[in-house]
Amino acid sequence: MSKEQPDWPEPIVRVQSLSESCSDSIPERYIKPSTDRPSSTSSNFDDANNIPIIDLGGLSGADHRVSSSILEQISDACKEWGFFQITNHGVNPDLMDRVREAWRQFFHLPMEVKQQYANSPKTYEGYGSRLGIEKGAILDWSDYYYLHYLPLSLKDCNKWPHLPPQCREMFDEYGRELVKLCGRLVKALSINLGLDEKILENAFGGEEIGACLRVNFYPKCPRPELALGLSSHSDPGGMTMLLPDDEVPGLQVRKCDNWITVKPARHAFIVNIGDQIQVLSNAIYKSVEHRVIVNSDKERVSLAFFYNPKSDIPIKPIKKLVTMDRPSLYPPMTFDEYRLFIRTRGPRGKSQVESLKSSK
Ligand SMILES: O=C(O)CCC(=O)C(=O)O
Repeated sequence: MSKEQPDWPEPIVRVQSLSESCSDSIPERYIKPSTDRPSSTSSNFDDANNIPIIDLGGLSGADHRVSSSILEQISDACKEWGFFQITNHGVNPDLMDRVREAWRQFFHLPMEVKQQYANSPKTYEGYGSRLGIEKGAILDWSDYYYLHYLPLSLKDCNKWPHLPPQCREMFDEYGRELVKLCGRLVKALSINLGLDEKILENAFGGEEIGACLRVNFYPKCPRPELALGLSSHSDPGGMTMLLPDDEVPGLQVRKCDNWITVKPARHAFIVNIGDQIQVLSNAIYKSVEHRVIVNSDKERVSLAFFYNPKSDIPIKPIKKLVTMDRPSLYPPMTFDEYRLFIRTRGPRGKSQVESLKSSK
């Protein structure tokens, strides 16, 4: 973030407060252009055409046939969808429920408590209500909380909420579990790419990978047909592990020209490939655009856990995946440089990773 632009360009308005005060209209700033609004191109809960659900139960087991079949399902899902759900992933379902509930309680604390953690665009850590710093931008219908787990030099529990009681310990345990799970999955991705199982993790920085959490809070919206909870974007980082709301759907994944509404499986995580894995895999795996719709009668909470490369190492296609037939598609770039785009301009579909290709 440049030193000249250390703060938000306009006073921050909490979407939750707007939701409480608007009964049948929303401010113009939240009305999307007609081409971006949720529309008839959305498909609702088409079970036959939805992101795959993969049972990870035997992934690390002794039965080779079972683990090979799981790896194959992951490989197909990465190529066809860039998104999949995982069950039997090893994270305690009770912890998942408790963590999501604690975050819901946080967003229902009095505003003056939450404001103690108000964030700035310098690091984005804390309680926020917009992504990007463009003055006059059309905004998304959501508030969020952003915090760091790794590297340890960035982890500062004082920047985490202190309420509800004992939440910091719980959020910490959740982070440890998710780092472990992401480690297992990037190994699977490495193997599926024909690489040694450690290659992707090492390319991410080995022991020094980054991990952070954004908790999204989507308040009720009186005009859901005009707004989005989160605009279309691909995730700038490596891989995302989303814990969705257990009751309220909202995530939509782009499939060709359609938006597919994901139907979350109970106690599953929704996994998606981010831009850095697209780059490292030389576009064998692609990050996929997604967005969030809102609704008028239910709020929604989701926890997006981002597994990212160490922020200051150049990320470029892995050597073994660059061949005469498939030359390197991307120039090296650090994740620090890369994420400035979304931090400055906000979510913009897949324009960043695409522009990287053409900038070669
Ligand atoms: O809320 C969701 O379902 C998705 C959130 C998301 O895409 C994100 O936080 O990047």
